[in-house]
Amino acid sequence: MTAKIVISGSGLWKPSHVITNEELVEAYNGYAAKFNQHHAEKIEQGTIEAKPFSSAEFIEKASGIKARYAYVKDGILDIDRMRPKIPERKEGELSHQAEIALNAARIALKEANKPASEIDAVIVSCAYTERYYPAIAIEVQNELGITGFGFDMLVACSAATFALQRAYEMVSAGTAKCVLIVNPELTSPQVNYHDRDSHFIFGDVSTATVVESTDTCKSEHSYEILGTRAITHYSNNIRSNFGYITNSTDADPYGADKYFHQEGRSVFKEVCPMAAKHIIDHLEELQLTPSDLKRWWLHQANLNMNLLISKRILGRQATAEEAPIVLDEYANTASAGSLIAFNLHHKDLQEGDIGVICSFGAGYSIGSLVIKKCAAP
Ligand code: CO8
Repeated sequence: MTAKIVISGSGLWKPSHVITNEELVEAYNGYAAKFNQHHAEKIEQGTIEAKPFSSAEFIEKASGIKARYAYVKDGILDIDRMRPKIPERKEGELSHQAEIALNAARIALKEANKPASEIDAVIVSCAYTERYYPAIAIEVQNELGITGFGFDMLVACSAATFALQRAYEMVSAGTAKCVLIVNPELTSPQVNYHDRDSHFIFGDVSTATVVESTDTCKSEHSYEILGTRAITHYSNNIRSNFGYITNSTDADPYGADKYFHQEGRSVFKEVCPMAAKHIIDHLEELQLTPSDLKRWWLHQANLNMNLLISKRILGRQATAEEAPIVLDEYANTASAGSLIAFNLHHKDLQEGDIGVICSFGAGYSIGSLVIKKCAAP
């Protein structure tokens, strides 16, 4: 194989609704106060635990998050509801996730200078899909008028990088010529807004990427994929037990374990060294060193995590230019984080500049792609 495989287009769509830490904390604390008042007697007797209060200062200091986008804000801040009020769509209507997938996909296609007729595979890859079949990817394929095939895949935080890797392999193997990968991360329905420790973590967003060969590439900004690397290691520290069996187990579908929940401190301690080693090993495999990298588009779960990982690799903290942070505005967007960072911070790189896209999170799963900026056509 002589042609190189490239990332030729990137799209980012964000909802119009923003929720600040202050708004979120006010709603949560209102709920906690009401709960504590309602259960005052039992709390006094020690049979029910009082709800602790949240703080905007803690959230920003512990995570770097200042705000997040919400696909539907209505309902999230209502202390008697605490979940988005997303209207159900009829079977003939475009699904919510396909809609936000298309918003990002159309931007990515434009950036790649590529009509949908030249795409022959669609991967929708994210932490959750709103239904199991027909695949959201096939709905997206249909809306764009793409001939070929599409499928959904779920790998939590590494869904985007793992899908990019599959696209790279498909184009390398010749089973597809040009692949559209979309990450419609509609996280808000799975956030437990009643849980002080996790109510602030996630935001909604959608990203899309085009992967093809240099033979067909007409993009102004394309990046050769020099290598891919993936690893998974089973852990229960980040988990959701919601699934299609929930209905049959007679469990409460709104039980706390049916939402995203985690042992945040353990995740922090365990994932940081794994991610740092993963990147070092990937670079070594490609006979590169950390100083060869111009940019690090890292997963966006926690600012302190990213600073620690870059320090382990570089021996110093990466600068904001080297490892851009987007989670202050977007919060953790599951698998989309590293691709938001890529989308917003790649056009200034020069021909030959090298960078790494790396995700890390639930599973545990870590996925990376080392990429090099190509010459403009
Ligand atoms: N307000 C005030 N105080 C708080 C709050 C709050 N909101 N939350 C916790 N505290 C308190 C704690 O109770 C604790 O108090 P004490 O010391 O008295 O016990 C103190 O603050 C410190 O608590 P922690 O040790 O838990 O705080 P940390 O400094 O560890 O920060 C974080 C918590 C921010 C959660 C941090 O641990 C973290 O970010 N860890 C990494 C987690 C991570 O990366 N997870 C990946 C998740 S993403 C993913 O995998 C995708 C899943 C699929 C998508 C899901 C979409 C819904």
